[in-house]
Order: sequence, then structure tokens, then C-alpha cells
Amino acid sequence: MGKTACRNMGTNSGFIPAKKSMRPPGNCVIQRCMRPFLIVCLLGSFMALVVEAGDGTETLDHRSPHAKIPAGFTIRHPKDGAEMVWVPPGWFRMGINADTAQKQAEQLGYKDYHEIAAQESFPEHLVYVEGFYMDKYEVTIELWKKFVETTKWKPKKEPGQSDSVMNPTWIGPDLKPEQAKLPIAQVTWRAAQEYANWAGKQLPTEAMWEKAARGTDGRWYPWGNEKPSREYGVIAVTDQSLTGPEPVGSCPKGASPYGCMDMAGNVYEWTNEWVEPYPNNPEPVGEWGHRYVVLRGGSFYHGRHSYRCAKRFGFEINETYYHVGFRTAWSPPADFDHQKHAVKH
Ligand SMILES: [Ca+2]
Repeated sequence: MGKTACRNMGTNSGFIPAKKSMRPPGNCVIQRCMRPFLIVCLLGSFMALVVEAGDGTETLDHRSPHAKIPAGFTIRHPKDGAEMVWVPPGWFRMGINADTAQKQAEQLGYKDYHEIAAQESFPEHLVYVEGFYMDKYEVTIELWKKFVETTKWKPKKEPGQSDSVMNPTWIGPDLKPEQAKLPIAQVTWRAAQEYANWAGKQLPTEAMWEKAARGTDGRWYPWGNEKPSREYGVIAVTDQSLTGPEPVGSCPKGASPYGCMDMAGNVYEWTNEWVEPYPNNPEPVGEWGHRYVVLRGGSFYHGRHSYRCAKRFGFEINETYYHVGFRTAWSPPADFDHQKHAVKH
């Protein structure tokens, strides 16, 4: 609960107050002179942080070794070769409040936000996320094939899982060129984690996923607040499902502020978090606890209410379906050479 990539504020353990006798002598005059200046500087920094956090804009963190990397900077990941886009460090608005939820429900033709379970995303709150790279696309069959062949991966049966849901929709060595760019689907949570571990990456936290999808301005969908339509994604605009996914990136008009494709629709995407309520959620909601894992973004199969960036959905870990896939996130090391791995379009 509340653990979603929030800034680690540290603990007080190990803090030992300095003894008076341990203070270095001779700095008293300098300290007296500098004290007002330091107080002004600290107050100014604090106020800047409050202002930036208050409107949900990016905070340029000069302590980060990646502070100069612009939003949307694109690299090819050194391990799996996936294109990834940079999401800068900073605050963003996560979740929604009841007034926004009601507007979203009415836009989609519902009378009340409870009909779309919007209360599971309450309340809107500010979250700080360190800078990270997000896969530009859902993991494709082509990349999954590379993982399977490199690691000799075999599906593992979860307790209570039927054989029919064990094998992702990779179709073996006879992969047709037109199928390579389809998203891998029917992936279990554990299988998606195994891919991420192999690549040295991770499944995104909910905060990583939501920030990559909606940016910092509180928009409803990756493209803005306009109602979902087929030009924005592989999206079922009525309650009627589409027949299947399309090659990743087929709907560039639906790109997120950082350039992530198919954050709404195509296949659902696993996160690395159990379904837990956000702190201070004012409404009673459904089942919580370590039973369901959060998926995000809706799919070609799901209806019109599932594409909102704040929408949370959950599956048990022995579940998956032909519309469930994933993408990965990556926190680069301090000495990572961004330019060396840049993708020029
Ligand atoms: Ca998707």
C-alpha cells in the first residue's frame, strides 16, 4: 500500500546527534554570517519544490546522473534490443478523484462512476518517480522468441492452472514475418517477470506505468482527454471486442507524452504490484490483498471503460488470456552512456 515507487524518505535508524565537544573550532563567525544566507537558500528550494509538486509538473533533479536526458529520449536496450523512451524524474498526478471519475463515466455513456469501478483509483495523489526508461512498445513475439531461444525457457505450471493457459502465443520456429511485431500474449505474471529478469529490467510499478502513460498534466488518456476511438489505439470502442491484437505501434496518434505506444488497448500489461488500495481512499472497494496483480491499459478484448490511464485491473497469478501481455521498465546505472545507445529516427 502506498509503496508505488514513492520516493524513499529513509529512516531515522542510525542517526546520532553530534556532541558539542566534537564541533570543529574556529568556524563560529563564518557560520553566523552564512546562516541567514543558507536559510534563504533552503527556504527558496523548499518553495520551488512545493510549487512544482503542486501543479504536477516535472521536477528537474540536478542530483540525478541522468538530469540532462530529455523526455522521450529513445534508446535501444543493450540486452533485449527493445526501444525504450526516457521518463524524467519528477512528480505526477496518480489516480483520480470522484468529480473527474464522474465526468469520465458520463463521457463514456455511463450514469455513475461505480459502473466503471472508478473508485478503485481514488484518490488523486502526487507521486515522485525517479527517472527511468519504459519500453516504447509492448514486448513483441519477436523479442519473446529471442528470450525463449536464448534461455531455453519452458512454461511452468502455477497451482490450479490449466495447461491451456501455460503457453504464450509464440508460434514456434516457423514465425511468419507479419507475426513478429504482434505483442506476445497469454503470458502469466511469472513468465513476464522471467523475461524482465533475463533482460536485466523489471515489470513497471503502477506509478511507473501510469506516469509513462499520462505524463504530468493529469490527462485521462495517453493522447489527452478526448474519448477513445480506433484512431488512437487497438481499442474496442463499444462493448463489442475486436478480433485480436495488431502489430505494436499501429496507432501513433495514441502515443503517450513520452512516446509510448499502445498504453491504451492492444494487450493488457502486467505491473509488478499486488492490488492494494491507495492511501486515503474514501470509498469501500472490492477485494484487496496479495491475491490479484494489477494490469493496466485495457486490451482489444475489453470494453470502452478500460482505457483510462488511471484504471486498475487485477488477475490472479495463475490466470492469463489471449489479450494479456506486458512491457518492461529499466532504471539505468549512473554511468550509462545514453548517447551511445540512442535511436535516431
Ligand atoms: Ca497495451
